Amino acid sequence: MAEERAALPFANGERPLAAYPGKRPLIQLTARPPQLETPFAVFDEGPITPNDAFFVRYHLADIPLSIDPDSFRLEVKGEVARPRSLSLAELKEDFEPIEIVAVNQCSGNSRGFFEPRVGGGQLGHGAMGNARWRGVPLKALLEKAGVRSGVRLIAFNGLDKPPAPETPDFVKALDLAHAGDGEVMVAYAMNGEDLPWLNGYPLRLVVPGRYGTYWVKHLNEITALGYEFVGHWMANAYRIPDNDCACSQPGEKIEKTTHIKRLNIRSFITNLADGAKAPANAPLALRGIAFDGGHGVKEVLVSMDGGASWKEARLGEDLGRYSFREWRIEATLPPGVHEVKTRAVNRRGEAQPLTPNWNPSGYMRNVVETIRVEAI
Ligand SMILES: Nc1nc2c(c(=O)[nH]1)N[C@H]1C(S)=C(S)[C@@H](COP(=O)(O)O)O[C@H]1N2
Ligand SMILES: [Mo]
Repeated sequence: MAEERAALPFANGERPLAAYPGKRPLIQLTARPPQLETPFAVFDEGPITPNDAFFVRYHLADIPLSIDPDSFRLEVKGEVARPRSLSLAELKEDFEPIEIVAVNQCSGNSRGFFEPRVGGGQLGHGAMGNARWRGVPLKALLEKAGVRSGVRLIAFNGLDKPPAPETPDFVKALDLAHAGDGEVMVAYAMNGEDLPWLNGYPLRLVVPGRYGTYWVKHLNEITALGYEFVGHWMANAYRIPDNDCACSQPGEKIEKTTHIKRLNIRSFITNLADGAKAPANAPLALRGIAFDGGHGVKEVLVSMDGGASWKEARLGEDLGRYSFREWRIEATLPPGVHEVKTRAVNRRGEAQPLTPNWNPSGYMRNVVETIRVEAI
């Protein structure tokens, strides 16, 4: 049987579709470790991304292949008065759970569209997803353990390991104030089920509003640190130019960088793809999604004429300020090819840029996207 394939709309965008345990066929970027992107049409199914279609990103080839839920322990250690070693049953029974709907998006989502092109995984728009996460607020775990004064950072490590000793382990850190804000969560469920294996079973960190790099999977160590943490994945990787647009010019030397943080604002049309055909002079329904890093989507503007004029779409149900927000609008197009654009604005007045920002790592793409629709 011929292998099923997908084509992302940029040069060398041909990928196999691969079905992993617990997943429907997804667009495979690499096999070892598995890196899978969600086919874009899934985002038209609704504002929640189904577990079996949720994208998968790993850095290290040695990912856990079996975990015993009875003997698994989450360690809370380092500069704490009462170090803990918690079973899954204790986490679920001894702590009041919280639920938050939040978007997990890889920093490099849409990297394949960067011009000039940049190194790194050549992703289409499918390295994002929106889910209802359930778990224990990290704040409660830190309070139980008693974080000592002088602690500035909380570090997070999971069960995946570097395949060779030269490769640094994947460890991420958050400022203590952020870690204990009551929203950062140690999640054990996603959309009402256990976390899928490839999305971090049995526990993962959920950092609402932040890029996926902080959402450590297979989380088994939480460490309070009394010193500045300089591991590879904080000090060298996932850094952006330290300016308002997180952008630079190709070839420019970047003087100062900072950690990548909050998701910037984005929007997409989900029911029509670039090159779609539609009946002319007849009502055409357009719909899609918008999201940002937690200020909340205020409006989505849609242009049917390449950006010359804009109309406000109707927003769908508000599932919370970290969630995808659905929108819809109707239009009637005369015969011909039309450039359709969507531009979201958040409650702070931040809008998607009309021309793309560039940076050498291919992070944080959020330009107003354009599709061409032919009315016939
Ligand atoms: N343990 C572990 N957690 C990890 C990573 C990893 O390599 N190892 N990658 C991070 C990155 S960069 C992203 S974008 C998200 C992706 O989450 P997902 O695979 O559930 O979609 O996981 C994060 N958590
Ligand atoms: Mo990522």
